Amino acid sequence: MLSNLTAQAPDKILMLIEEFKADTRQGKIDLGVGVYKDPQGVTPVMRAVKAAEHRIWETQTTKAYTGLAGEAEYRSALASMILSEVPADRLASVATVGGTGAIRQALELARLANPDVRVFVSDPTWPNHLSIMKFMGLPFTEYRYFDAATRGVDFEGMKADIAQAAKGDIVLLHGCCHNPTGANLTLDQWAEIAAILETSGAIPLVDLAYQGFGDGLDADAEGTRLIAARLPEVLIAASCSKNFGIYRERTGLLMALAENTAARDLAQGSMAYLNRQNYSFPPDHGARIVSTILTDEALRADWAAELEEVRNTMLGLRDQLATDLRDLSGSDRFDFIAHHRGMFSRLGATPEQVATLKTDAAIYMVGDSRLNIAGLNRDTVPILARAIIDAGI
Ligand code: PLP
Ligand code: TYF
Repeated sequence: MLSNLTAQAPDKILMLIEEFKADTRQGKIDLGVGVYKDPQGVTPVMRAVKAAEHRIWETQTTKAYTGLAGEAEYRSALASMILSEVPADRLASVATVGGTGAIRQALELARLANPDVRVFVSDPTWPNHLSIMKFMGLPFTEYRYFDAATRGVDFEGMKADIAQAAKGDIVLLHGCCHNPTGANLTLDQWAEIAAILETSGAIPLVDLAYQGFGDGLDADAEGTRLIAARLPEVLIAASCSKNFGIYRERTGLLMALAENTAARDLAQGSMAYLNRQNYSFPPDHGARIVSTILTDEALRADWAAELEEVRNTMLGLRDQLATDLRDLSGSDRFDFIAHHRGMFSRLGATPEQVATLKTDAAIYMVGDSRLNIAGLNRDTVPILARAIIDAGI
């Protein structure tokens, strides 16, 4: 039986990790996988996370199963962080296996509710969105998003394409810090997208994986909050991997805002059912870390402060890189790097130029020219800037 399997194409981002490890050159620079690294190149355990784990270790008296939906305290604390004002009578939620699990369960839920569902995704988007939909056999189409000329959002194209989504279709939106481009919607543009969805009855699925990495915890959730306040039905797939730095704990949340309480109850039951079909109980340790931090004033303040340090470090690197490239190129054509938000920017280089950076300068970025800003530090920014110019980008 097993010999009937076909070879699966590996994940290109994850492959880059191995390629980087195997490179023996001194001074190689990893701008590949989306993991935050401090200026020393370390992905730290955040202070509040350590403290919360210590507290959990001291006080936890059982590791018996939680509920199928995960712990209510975690779900309500995270829902408040994301939505600020939570319409509790309309909100269903389940803890999931990371943000990826939330996306997968959201798509499963959409298909349970509408077997003919189509999904509209940004061009480009996180490769796993496409891979999961292909695996599930869900039909999807791409909407225009990235303007290769300005490296900003092709908003007219986006609106025209999203308007094609019909009632009961899903429109997948990145809540903030778009992966892989770094180009984001303004709040006014979110309002225009909400109006289009209001007219068509298509349902947004907001993928929120980087809250706190762009303009701040509240600012990064504003688009999601606007959509949630305006539309009768909204799905939100949230990840705590990045903003709590707990990547391997697999901590996510699927939220569904329903039209009324009866529909909320149906959604809640179906979401718990989907958890049971896929893995029974969701992981608890990461969720417990998050709820411990969010419900304790001192831990929460310390976590938010450290997250701000992370965010400001990335913003500083963006500014430094844009400035260096302005000086070296004698033009403002790289200023978009300072305007982008989150971990990533798409440079707009060709695959050949990306390969040249790897071969000539030992600088690794994803083939579509996505670079992870957090892979840089004050010393490596000038090296990257020089290499970009030398590669003719
Ligand atoms: N969505 C996007 C756009 C991402 O970049 C990630 C990244 O890891 C995720 C979702 C899910 O993250 P995780 O499953 O690690 O929580
Ligand atoms: O886009 C990224 O780099 C992150 C991490 O299969 C990631 O979202 C990359 C690939 C993958 C899972 C996570």
